[in-house]
Amino acid sequence: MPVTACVFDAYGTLFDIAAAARAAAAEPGGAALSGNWPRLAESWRKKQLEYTWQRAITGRHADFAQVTADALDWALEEAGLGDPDLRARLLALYDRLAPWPEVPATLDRLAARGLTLAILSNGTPAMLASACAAAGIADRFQAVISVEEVGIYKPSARVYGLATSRLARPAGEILFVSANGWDAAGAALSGFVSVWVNRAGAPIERLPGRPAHVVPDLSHIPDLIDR
Ligand code: LAC
Repeated sequence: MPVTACVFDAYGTLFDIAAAARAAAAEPGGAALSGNWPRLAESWRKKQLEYTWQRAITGRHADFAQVTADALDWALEEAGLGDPDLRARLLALYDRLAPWPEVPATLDRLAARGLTLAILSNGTPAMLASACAAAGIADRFQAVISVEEVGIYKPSARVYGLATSRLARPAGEILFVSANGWDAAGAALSGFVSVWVNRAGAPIERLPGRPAHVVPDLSHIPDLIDR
């Protein structure tokens, strides 16, 4: 089956999620973060994902803006950082995260091949619109799909089903790209041609669902389509 569409995860895949803490540390007033921003970014992300899974399993959905703020509160408390201005600054920066450097050119190469491009993310429509606009890539996507349409987080099969229904084609025609190994596994389980962007060279997840491809960054994605 030929691949006719490419669907991207957002956070970590198109956008560098450590960029908010890195940028806040570099700002005037960011001194408290100077040595520990990588630790804060990691702790914030880990807690954010744990909260999505807990909410999905217990059926107590709250949107990704809420979960992201809750996770930040936990991470800031763990780091002993109580400054409300820093909290507000980090959340504002999260809405305009830097994209990975190869993102615009990769999207252009895929579009030049006639592929339909979309995003499927835990993010709210407002968060995703803001991040795409700040990165200058909003016009590249035919669809920006949020889990808010089904009120449950990845890796629920209901989320992946949003991509096939919105793009009106079978999962086998869709390349699904995620830097989150568990997300790539979830998409593989739903029948997508799943690609794991494994920037850190991490071990393969011991989960049901295996990605069809593993690449070190997004620049390798167009080559997968040619095969
Ligand atoms: C997302 C998270 C999983 O964008 O990164 O859906």
